[in-house]
This record gives sequence, structure tokens and C-alpha cells, in this order.
Amino acid sequence: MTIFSQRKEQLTKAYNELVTKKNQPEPLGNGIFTRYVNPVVTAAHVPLEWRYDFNEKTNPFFMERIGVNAAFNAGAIKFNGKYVVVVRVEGADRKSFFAVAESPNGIDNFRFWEKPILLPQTSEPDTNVYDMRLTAHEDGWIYGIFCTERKDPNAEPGDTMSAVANAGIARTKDLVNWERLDDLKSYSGQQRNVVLHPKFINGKYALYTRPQDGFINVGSGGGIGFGFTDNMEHAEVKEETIIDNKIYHTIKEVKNGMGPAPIETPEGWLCLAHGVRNTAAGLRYVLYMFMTSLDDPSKVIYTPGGYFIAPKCSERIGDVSNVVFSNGWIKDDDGRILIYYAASDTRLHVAETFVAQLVDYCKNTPSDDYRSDLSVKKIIELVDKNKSL
Ligand code: M1P
Repeated sequence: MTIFSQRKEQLTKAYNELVTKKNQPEPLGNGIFTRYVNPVVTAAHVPLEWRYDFNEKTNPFFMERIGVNAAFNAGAIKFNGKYVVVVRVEGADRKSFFAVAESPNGIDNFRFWEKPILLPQTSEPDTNVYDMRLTAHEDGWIYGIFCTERKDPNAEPGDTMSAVANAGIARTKDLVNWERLDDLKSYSGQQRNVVLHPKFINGKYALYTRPQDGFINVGSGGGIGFGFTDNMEHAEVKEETIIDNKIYHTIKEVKNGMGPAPIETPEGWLCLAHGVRNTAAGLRYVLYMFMTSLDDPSKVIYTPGGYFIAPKCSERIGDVSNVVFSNGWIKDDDGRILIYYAASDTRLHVAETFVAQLVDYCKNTPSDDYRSDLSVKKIIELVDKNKSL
């Protein structure tokens, strides 16, 4: 047996075992959501055909030709009865791109479609693209809004790091053919974490934004903004209102950003977001939730305090450690919600919950009162309530 045949056989076997591995829920949990033990998509899930030259003549050692570094922050949608994620795949060359993977149950057996998405370009090609939010809009299109990153044209000579982030926009009906639209025009600096609301609001498209002064630092910007555009072909948000700001000494003191498109419930819109705080070990990204009014999605009605999901155990370790990030979730007809969250910019996980649980969580979790003594008072109130039973 040649090296080629041996390696090809071994790698194919390992790959097939990985993509057919059954996932298990974690025992007990916190009653709000259930984590699943295995990550659902990793760099190792990327098809061997994308990475290896299968011709023995040109690749006698069955060597990897194109390396994949990570598979994480994924948009998500139920499509033709399948659980579909549009994954941020990051190559060994640091370039991210999008690729569709689907599963029959949403918790395991994710397989990538045959080829990654070749995104059409605008007149100003993207250097890097990532974090696509999918919105099945009531206008009939599926929109993908993502971060497009390019070198800052005003960078000083020798500055090879400064970049400009904006919201790139594409739409599709089949997740295969994508029409690229103009990048978002806004007037508040750079943009990341832009998300399209699924419904027309007063006849307009509504966008959640995240204005920021710089590429990493939001500066005087930050907070989750909300604005309108007349159309998506040339999306322009003239005015943004901050509906959920960053706040001193909270889980979102440095910056925050909307996660996936909100989910409609009879009691309001469920919103999932990420909050960032600083530590001696660097930034810490956690997920948090809030709810907005059904008829006015810019009006926040419930703000459960603290984080909803924080990095735990092995989730804490990766290329950018101490990070959880989510830009995709799926609601089933029976109210089940699958939350796709990525750990440490490296791999994608899933947590399962139900609409009723998340509404209960949002309505009944005490909000953050911004002081230690007030946090203690809430615990004592709960103890007294329990004692009186
Ligand atoms: O590295 C953590 C995250 O950093 C950025 O998110 P934000 O703009 O909210 O700070 C993004 O690059 C995101 O992809 C990444 O997971």
C-alpha cells in the first residue's frame, strides 16, 4: 500500500467517524438552556476535497495543500426542513469565507455542501469577510449581512494593521446563488454586527447596527443601534438610535453587539447579543439577552442581568480565548430554539432551549442594578422568599 493510499484511507475513515458522531446533551444544566457535549462544526469537518489533492501523481504523500484554521461564528436558518448554518471558515492564510453546512437534526451530523460560497464582490473587493447574520425577510429574500473588512486607506505608511469594517450585504433564495448588494451606508463611523429585522417596520427595512470609532475599539461609539433604510439594494441608515448601550462595570462595559435576527414570541422579540468586558488576560466575550416590544422592536422591555452564556471549560481555549459569540439561532415550529454559539473563535457549539424558557428567563431574571450591595439584596430577597414557603 502506498503512503498516498494509506493516508487517504485513514483520513477518510477519521473524517466519516467525525461527521457521523452522535451528540449528547450535557446533564442537568441551569434550566435555561442545555449545552451539547461535542462541538457541531470544527475545522476538521471541512471536506477533505477542499484541503487535499486526491491525485496520487501530483500528491504522492497525500499532503494537505490548503489548510483550514477554524470554523466558527455561523449564521443559521431552517431551510427545506434541514438545519443549515453558514459558517465562518478561516483558512490557514487567515482569510475567512462562508460555507454552508447542514444537519438533519441541528445537533450533530453536520456536513458541508460541496463547495464554499464564492461571494460576488463590489467595486471595492473585501479583504476579509465574516460573521454572517441570516434573515428570512417578509419581502421573500434571505439576506446575509456580514462584516467586510478592508485596509484603512488612511493608515500611516508602515501601519499594516489598521482596517475599516463595514456591513456587506448579499441576498439569496437558495443559499447557493448570492446577489451582492451595496455595502451599508451609515454616518456613525465603522460598522460591525449589523443585523436585519425580519419584518417591515412602518414600511421600511429595520437594521440593528453597532457604530464604532475604530476597527477594534468602539470609542465613543458602541452600543446596539437601530435605524431604517428605504431599500436593501442601496441600504442607507441616516440615523441610528442606541437601544442598548455599553455600561460601566457590566458584562458589556467595553462593547456589545446584536447576535442573530430576533425571534418573535407573543410577548415580544427575543434578542441575543454579545457583551465584552476587559480583564488582565484580555477581552472576555459573553452572550446576554434582552426582549423588545412586539410592535416596536426598538423598545427594550426586559433586561435580564448578567450573562446568558459564558465560555466554560474547553470553550475558554482557542485562537482568541475566553470568547463566546453567536450570530445564529433557529426556532422550530414546536418552540424549540437551537442556539449556535462559537467558542474562542475556533469551533461551533449548540445549546438547546424553548421559547417559553427564554421568555421566562428574560422576564424573571433580576436586572443588573450596577452595585454590589444591590446584588446582595436580591439574593437575600430570594432566600427570604424561599424560607417563607
Ligand atoms: O474575537 C472575538 C470577536 O471579535 C469581533 O467581534 P466584535 O466586533 O463584537 O468585537 C469579531 O471579529 C468576531 O468575529 C470575533 O468573534
